[in-house]
Amino acid sequence: MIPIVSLVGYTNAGKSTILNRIKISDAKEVFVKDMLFATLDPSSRKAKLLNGMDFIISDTVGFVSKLPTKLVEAFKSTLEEIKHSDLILHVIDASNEDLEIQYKTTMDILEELKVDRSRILTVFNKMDRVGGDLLINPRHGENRIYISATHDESMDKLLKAIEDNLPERFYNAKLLIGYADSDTLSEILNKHNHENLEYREDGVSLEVILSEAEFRKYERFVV
Ligand SMILES: Nc1nc2c(ncn2[C@@H]2O[C@H](COP(=O)(O)OP(=O)(O)O)[C@@H](O)[C@H]2O)c(=O)[nH]1
Ligand SMILES: [Mg+2]
Repeated sequence: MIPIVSLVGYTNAGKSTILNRIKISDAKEVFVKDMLFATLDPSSRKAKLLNGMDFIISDTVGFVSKLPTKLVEAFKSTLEEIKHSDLILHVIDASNEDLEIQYKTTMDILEELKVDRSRILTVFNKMDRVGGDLLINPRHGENRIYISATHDESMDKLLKAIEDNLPERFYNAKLLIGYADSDTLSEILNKHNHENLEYREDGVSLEVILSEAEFRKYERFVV
């Protein structure tokens, strides 16, 4: 499954700017079949990480400053989809004077939605408008980066951070390795527990659990 990254945060934080500046993957590709949830809308697109992996980046409705508590409640339901995200980019306008309250409000909502903090990457945006580093105390387990979405070099920094913060995925793969590729076979047998190993006419078939990187490495053997 292709990882899903969601943007959340107040209106004007820079979410759309980020979405629009991330290079999209081959536009011809159909990606609806990859989606976990049906609420796919034009604010989602498929993009590539620096390591070549595809992911889906999805914008959400922005919070409005000084949203009354009652509205915050109603708003939460629109955020349900982020529960399906592998990573949440919590975008903050670092130059906003209400920065701390906005940070806290969003984090509280994510907490109420039971989003694991390890799945949140706080993105302090508009750093070009701020002098020096920001001193908001991080909450335990939360990662953060500082960028200016309007600057090109920030996009690579953001992509790298997404790559580093996406949870490791594992695949239960069934492989068929031809007898000519016996080196690959012994490499896999040495490193992995396997199941259902079978010597067939066309090669050895077996089932192993592979990381994303290994899956890509052995992709041509996957059946
Ligand atoms: N100076 C500066 N402006 C930015 C940056 N990122 C976004 N903006 C501007 O902030 C405004 C709001 O951005 P937008 O992406 O629409 O925010 P959204 O409401 O979260 O989608 C726009 O005018 C952007 O051009 C940044 O890094 N630096
Ligand atoms: Mg927007």
